Amino acid sequence: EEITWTYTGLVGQTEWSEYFPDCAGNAQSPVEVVTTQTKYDPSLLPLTPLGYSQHGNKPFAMYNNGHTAVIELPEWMGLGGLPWLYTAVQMHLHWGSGGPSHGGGEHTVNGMSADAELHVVHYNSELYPNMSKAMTQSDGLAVLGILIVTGEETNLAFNNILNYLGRIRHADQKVFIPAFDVQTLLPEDLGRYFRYNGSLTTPPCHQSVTWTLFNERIQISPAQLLKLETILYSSKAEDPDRMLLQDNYRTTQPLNHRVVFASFS
Ligand code: 1SD
Ligand code: ZN
Repeated sequence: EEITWTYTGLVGQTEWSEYFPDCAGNAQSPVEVVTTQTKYDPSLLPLTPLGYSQHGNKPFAMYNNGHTAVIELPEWMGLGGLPWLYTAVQMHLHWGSGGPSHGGGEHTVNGMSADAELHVVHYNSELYPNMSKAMTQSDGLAVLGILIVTGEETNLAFNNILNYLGRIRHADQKVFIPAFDVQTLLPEDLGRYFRYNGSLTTPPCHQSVTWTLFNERIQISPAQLLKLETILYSSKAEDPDRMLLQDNYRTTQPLNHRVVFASFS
């Protein structure tokens, strides 16, 4: 049986490394991006989501793993524009508890926190047979990070997820949701992004992730943020002292020797 880690409390983020040694590594995620300290790399071409819009008619499985809501993605979805082909595995979210402008995103830019953050996780399917083999290799994973902020308008693409969270309120619950065009969740500008080498932001914190953080943020409405922040529980239904699943973001980690590259100047 695995150690049950949390964001705060007994096995909170400052204790993760006692049980998951990689969490004390020197190339951890998330990081703060200081734009004046990024290095322009003209070889960073626009990312190409492959098959993101071809969802077919097969529903997506979505489940509450006690840490976030995970949406499994079909294996024909992938990522081009990197040295290898990466196959999509799942996407999930990180969020806060205080409403707009109170944090919830993982990566920060010039000291500013987003309200939430979407991660689309892919593994290097040219070199490794599956996600679990890839996640321990330095070139194993590619994760897209999309910062989410609050704006006036309702984000209709986001409702493809939000509308079904009520069916997985408790840990281990699972629901099938209608397939949808995942590209509609991404920002329009896929050409401007930050790139660095980092880690999973959750235990076991393996340093296996080529991170892409888009410069453009996506927007959701205050009502959508409120729903995201107050609908899921980190515990099972039968748990007498159920805890809302909130503030499931890791604080930024030291950059140490690393450079954050920018695809734009
Ligand atoms: O938090 C996720 C975790 O749920 C899992 O999906 C892992 C990949 O196996 O990735 C991390 S994260 O770094 O994408 N936040
Ligand atoms: Zn994540």
